[in-house]
Amino acid sequence: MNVTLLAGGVGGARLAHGLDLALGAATTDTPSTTTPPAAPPATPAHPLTVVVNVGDDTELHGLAISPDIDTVVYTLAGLNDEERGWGLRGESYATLSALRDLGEDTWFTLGDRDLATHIVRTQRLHRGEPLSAVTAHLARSMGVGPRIVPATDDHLATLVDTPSGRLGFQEYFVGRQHADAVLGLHFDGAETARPGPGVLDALAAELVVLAPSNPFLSIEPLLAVRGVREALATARGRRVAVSPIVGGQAIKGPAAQILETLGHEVSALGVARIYADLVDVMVIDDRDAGLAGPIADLGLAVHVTDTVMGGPPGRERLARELLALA
Ligand code: GDP
Ligand code: FO1
Ligand code: CA
Repeated sequence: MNVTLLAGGVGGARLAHGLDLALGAATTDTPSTTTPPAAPPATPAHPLTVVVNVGDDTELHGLAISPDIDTVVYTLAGLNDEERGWGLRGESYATLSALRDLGEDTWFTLGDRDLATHIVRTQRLHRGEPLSAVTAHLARSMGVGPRIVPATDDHLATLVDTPSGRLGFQEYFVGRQHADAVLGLHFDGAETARPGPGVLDALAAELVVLAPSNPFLSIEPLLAVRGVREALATARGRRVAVSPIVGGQAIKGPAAQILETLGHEVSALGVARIYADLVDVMVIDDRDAGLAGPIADLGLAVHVTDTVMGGPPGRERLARELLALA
């Protein structure tokens, strides 16, 4: 069964990891001892495709940085810093401190090994390689099995309207610690950004999962790419969304605050209303079981379970439950 995950960074990466574990175990068929070994199959495409948000992408120190893509790739490669959720484990910061000594702004923490990723991505983009090809190279280089596809190879940048004016994404999220009230979002380039290679095909999978990602900062900029929302709304497969809001709060980040300032109910029901015409099933946490009725009234099937993943076992468990919903 082919599975597609729509993901942002940390929340998306955790579920991508769980799906990779759940599907990986399923595809290692034990070869039968009686029949002669068949010719090795052409490397079959991995059953999991992760479509990743690119609205956070930015350029710093002259380097092209794709935070959500890197968070997903590093997590699937087992190289990520689990405490912070982004960047690489066991990093050093010699280059960053040298940059600081040269008077550069270093508010965005870039480790030495992380910089290698950005250098390779920047040089390949400069050579005219599309982001999708660069991402496939980086993922392959780090031994990642699932297909990692950017939402688009074209320009798409999330801009955040706040009381202090329109901010670039990383200025809002990292520079100002997402402390500003979000009054609106603008996805610059959305009118012309085309779905990346493989994105529309991926939306035709038997199971399409909206990760427990930030609905506004990760899923919306994905859906804003021309044709993506329509493709999801008319997809033939089973479409499942996992609420990033548990017990009225986000596990991390500004999702709850943004629901509030944009006038939504700050709950799994508020999220379900946003996704109601795009998915068939809403997966909510045990703590929100009381919302199952109102969510069902939206015409959605509801699956109530422990949606707080934690480490690999929790991620694989949730993933296996989602596979069983297909
Ligand atoms: P970002 O791009 O790094 O902000 O990551 P995402 O947008 O992919 O995910 C951020 C969202 O993931 C936050 O709103 C969190 O509440 C949610 N999240 C993170 N871990 C979990 C988890 O284990 N379970 C659930 N249900 N949500 C989670
Ligand atoms: N997030 C931070 O809060 N502070 C940082 O200094 C930071 C550096 C960073 C470097 C590489 C990378 O791939 C991600 C990084 N992030 C950092 C995370 C990232 O900016 C955000 O988690 C996402 O863009 C939010 O959706
Ligand atoms: Ca992100």
